[in-house]
Amino acid sequence: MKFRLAVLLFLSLPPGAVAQEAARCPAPVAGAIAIAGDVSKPFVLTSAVLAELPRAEIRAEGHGTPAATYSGVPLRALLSRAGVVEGAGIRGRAAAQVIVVEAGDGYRASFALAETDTAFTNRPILVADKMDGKPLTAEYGPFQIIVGQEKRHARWVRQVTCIRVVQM
Ligand SMILES: Nc1nc2c(c(=O)[nH]1)N[C@H]1C(S)=C(S)[C@@H](COP(=O)(O)O)O[C@H]1N2
Ligand SMILES: [Mo]
Repeated sequence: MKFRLAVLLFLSLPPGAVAQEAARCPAPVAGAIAIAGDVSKPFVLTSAVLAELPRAEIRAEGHGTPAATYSGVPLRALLSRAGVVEGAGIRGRAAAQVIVVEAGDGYRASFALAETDTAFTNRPILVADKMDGKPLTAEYGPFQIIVGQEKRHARWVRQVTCIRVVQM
């Protein structure tokens, strides 16, 4: 009976619902970010993996805090490692891909794939682990999204746990 109910529920799901479920973020790992979703090479970003990636800096004012130098890995570098298309490859289906950044408190913010790419824009998006040379505090880190040249701070996601690519 239970099995029949499960089959019935499965059949009543809208098409694509199962695939979407599979593309969700895995359970959070302390001190790490899951790079997940519609990517060919999902991985877990730990400090050790981060150390292998190129670094960049952004000088920006925080939310009601003075200008500081944030440093970390460009979001684009993480996406490239996960096998996400870049540059001229962002067209057709890929032009509709979005990046959903998820935090420990359930907060989420999204970017269009093209926003992360230097072939489209010089506006930098960083997955920062340091502010003025020091590791981010527990309130903000270990990883925080820093968006350069953005007037509001709603997408400066603190305590990032997952970066998920979604094909719209
Ligand atoms: N994880 C998480 N990140 C978040 C938020 C949040 O609620 N949770 N709020 C956002 C909003 S709306 C703003 S304005 C800034 C606030 O930054 P502050 O904590 O430095 O004031 O964080 C952003 N990042
Ligand atoms: Mo905000």
